[in-house]
Formats: sequence, C-alpha cells, structure tokens
Amino acid sequence: MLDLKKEDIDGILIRYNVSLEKEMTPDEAAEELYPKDELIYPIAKAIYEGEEDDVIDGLKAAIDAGKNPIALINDALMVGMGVVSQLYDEGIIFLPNVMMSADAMLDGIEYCKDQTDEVPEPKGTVVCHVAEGDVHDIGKNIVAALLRANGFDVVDLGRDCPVDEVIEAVEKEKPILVTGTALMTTTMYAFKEVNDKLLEKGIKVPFACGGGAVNQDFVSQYELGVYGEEAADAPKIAEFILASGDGIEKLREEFHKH
Ligand code: B12
Repeated sequence: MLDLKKEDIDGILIRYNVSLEKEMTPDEAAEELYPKDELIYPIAKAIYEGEEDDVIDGLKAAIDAGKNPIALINDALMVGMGVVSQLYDEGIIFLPNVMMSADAMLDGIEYCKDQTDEVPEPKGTVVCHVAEGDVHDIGKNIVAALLRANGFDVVDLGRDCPVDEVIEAVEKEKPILVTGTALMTTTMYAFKEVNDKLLEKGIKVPFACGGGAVNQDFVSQYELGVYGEEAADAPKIAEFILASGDGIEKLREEFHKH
C-alpha cells in the first residue's frame, strides 16, 4: 500500500485535471510577485497595500542601510507599482486598490525627493505635464523627480493639463525640453496639438513623450517628438541637449530604437 499524504494526493489530482488548483487570493498573487530583497520587499508590499506609513518606514530603513533615496524611486516604489499594475491588468484587483497604491506611491516619491540634500547647479529648465484629459501622473512625477535630482529646474504643470497651458508655459519659461506623459490612447493625441501649436509660433523645442499608451511610432509622427521609454531617459535626453544641441533628428538617432 502506497503511503501518500493528503498534499501529495491533491497535487496528483490537480496535475491530471481531476481537481482544480485552489484559486489564489489577491494577496497571495501579490506575494508571488514581490522582489525578494529584504529592504525592497516591505516597500513593494506597502505600495500594494496602499499603506503610506509603511512605505515611508520601509524607505527610511532602506536609506539608513545606505540606499540612495532617488534610486529607490525606481528600484523599490516602481517595483511595487509594477505589482499593482500587473494585478490590475489581470483583473485580480480593482480601481479602489489602485488608487490607494497610487497615493502611497506619490507620498513615497515626495519622501525620497525630500531625503536628498544634494543641491546641484541648475542646468536648464524643463516643462513637464500630463496630457489634457489624463489624470495618470505617477510616471510624470518620477520624470520630474529624476530631472530635479539631476540638476534641472522643473516647471511641473501637473496632470490633465490643457494644451494652451503648455504653450503658455513654454513661451514664458523658454525650456530646453518639454516632457509629456499619456497613459491613455484617447489622450495621447493632445501631444500632436501641442506640437502643432508650438510650430505655429515658430518654437522648435524638443518634446519628449512617454507613458503607457505612447510608443515610438506614434511620437515619431510629429516633428518635435522624441520618444522616451523609461523615466530615467528624461534626464539623459536633457543632458544630451546640453552637450549636443536640440536637433530633433540627432535626439531621435540617439534615443530611438532602430
Ligand atoms: C494607477 C492607474 C490609475 C490611477 C492613476 C493614479 C495616478 N495618480 O496616476 C487611477 C485609479 C486614478 C486611474 C484612473 C483611470 N484609469 Co488607470 N491605470 C492605472 C494603472 C494600473 C497603472 C498606471 C501607472 O501609474 N503605471 C506606472 C507609471 C510609473 O507608468 P507610466 O506613467 O507609464 O511611466 C513610466 C514610463 O512610461 C515612463 N514615462 C512616463 N512619462 C514619460 C515621459 C518621458 C519624457 C519619458 C522619457 C518617460 C516617461 O516612465 C515611467 C517608468 O520609468 C494602469 C495599468 C497599466 N498597466 O499601466 C491603468 C490604465 C492606464 N488606466 C486606464 C483607464 C482606462 C483608467 C480610467 C479611465 C478608469 C475608469 N474607468 O475610470 C481612469 C482614467 C481617468 C482619466 N481621465 O485619466 C487604462 C488606459 C487604457 C488605454 N490604453 O487607454 C489602463 C492601461 C488600465 C487598462 N489596462 O485598461 N488609473
């Protein structure tokens, strides 16, 4: 007689489709996706749980252990938000969870920004915004934080920013670069309007665009567009402009995939 435990029998029944695997709860699904690093894990988990205080505690601990606050935006906060995005896309969690996580993420970004006392020489102004009609501002906030951390003056026009406000700000601030973020296929067309209105006024400033909905093919359709996949590309694009000028073709050559 075979000596099988209950777990073995369950395993066999699942393997041969006699019985279905127990459905995972959202928390269990999240647990499988968290990074294993002992400093990053609690931050990612707190983002998923939407617990602002735990996010800050986790960040404090990581900074005390020697992690760079600005690097933690990408290496911990973004990782937590990645878990949330994946579970939301898979229909495992819903909008209210996402909103709580997004708020915790934004608090975390603010905290990280406050923890760095490096005050680099201002290198030039960048105007950042989220496309008209679009409230998704997490990516834009990361872009703005990384630009500031790299010594650029950021004029942050916020989310759901009317096209005309972008144009006014560009006329007033004379930035070396404008950034746009769009997470929805319906809102990204505002970038084309920004592009056309800038050109009507004879302003040829590079317009770096990114965000979930946007891709290189779309951004290449308008004259001033330069596509950026990662938030970390924004300071690289700005540095490139300082070093090599603001020619859109040169920027596309450097930053677009060929
Ligand atoms: C969080 C979230 C929300 C939050 C937003 C909170 C906030 N303050 O931002 C809340 C709950 C409010 C929300 C609301 C809605 N959402 Co929503 N949301 C998301 C979710 C889950 C994650 C988005 C996110 O923050 N990602 C993380 C950030 C960091 O990514 P990111 O902005 O793309 O930025 C990265 C890069 O793109 C890059 N980047 C960004 N900008 C730039 C700029 C430059 C210059 C550069 C170089 C790089 C760069 O840097 C970042 C990484 O390094 C996505 C799902 C998904 N998988 O994306 C849906 C998603 C974007 N939402 C969606 C929808 C439909 C909505 C709602 C309409 C839902 C509703 N029925 O009400 C509303 C929108 C209302 C409106 N008018 O905008 C859809 C959009 C579908 C589409 N393609 O059009 C998505 C894709 C979900 C889905 N699969 O259907 N949402």
